[in-house]
Amino acid sequence: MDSLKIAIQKSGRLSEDSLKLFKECGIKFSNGAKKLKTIASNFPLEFLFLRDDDIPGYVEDRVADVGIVGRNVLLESQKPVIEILKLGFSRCRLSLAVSRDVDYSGIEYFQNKSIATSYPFILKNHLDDHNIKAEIHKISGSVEIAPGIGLTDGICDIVSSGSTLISNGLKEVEVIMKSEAVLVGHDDLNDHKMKLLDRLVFRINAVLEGRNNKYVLLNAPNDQIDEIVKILPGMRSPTVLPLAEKGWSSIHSVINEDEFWENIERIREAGAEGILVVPIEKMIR
Ligand code: PRT
Ligand code: ZN
Repeated sequence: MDSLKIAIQKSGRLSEDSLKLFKECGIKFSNGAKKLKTIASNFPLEFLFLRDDDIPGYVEDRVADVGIVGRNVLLESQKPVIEILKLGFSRCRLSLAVSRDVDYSGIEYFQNKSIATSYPFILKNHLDDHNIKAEIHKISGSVEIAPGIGLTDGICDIVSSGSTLISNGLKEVEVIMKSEAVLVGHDDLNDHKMKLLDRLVFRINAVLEGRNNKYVLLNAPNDQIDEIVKILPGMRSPTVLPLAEKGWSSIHSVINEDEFWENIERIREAGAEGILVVPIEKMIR
């Protein structure tokens, strides 16, 4: 039977995290540096290693069934390829930036100005939405130097820490979109491939949920159990076990990363002590 073909970035910001994700999904494969493709030994999955910009097109042409790219690249490609799953890594934003000396008061600043970018399609849409007419210069690399060399008034580029902007004397003034790595593909794969994709997505979700949650164990006086259970509802409900010391219990539950510290503070106030927090490798609800 055919394997599912997945296109991933050959070398760049998405590569390492993409490979790590498949390893954590228990999928074994060898990836020599110069390889164009490789087949997993324990899952019907074939990897194609490509430049990220080419991935939406290869998926459109069915050379690959699915792929991993930044949402920015997917949208800019304008290919009829859908976003299947957010993967939570390579988070960044596509933003407008201008020289730090500019007294910026709003997007109207860009009326009749010039902007350098590698994302002319996404930028044009955004400017149209705000009725701004600007001259868009498409350049493929080192966009951040454009204002400094007098090419354009501003830039529209990917920002992560913001340090590239700062070191080029620029400041971020508008966020056009937020991006992260996404699994892309078709919604009309044949039954066999759709089943393989479902199995893959199931595994990826288990890994991502594990990353987004922590296992928590704590001790609490019995009269505080109800209060603590309200704060830590867990998967179905927390485990409560008696301690050797009378009147005390151990509570085990799962906490979401996003609300972690807030909930830890609340359970301490509710009388919890001896709190242990443990990473979760996989989580299946
Ligand atoms: O060779 P190939 O075409 O495959 O790779 P590429 O060079 O086109 O892409 P690559 O590997 O640089 O980025 C792949 C994807 O990673 C992008 O499409 C984004 O979705 C995502 N990503 C996450 C980033 C960044 N963070 C990022 N910081 N892509 C680019 N940058 C660049 C940005 O262009 C700017 O020059 O980093 C600089 C800004 O970083 P900070 O941290 O200084 O703000
Ligand atoms: Zn690229």
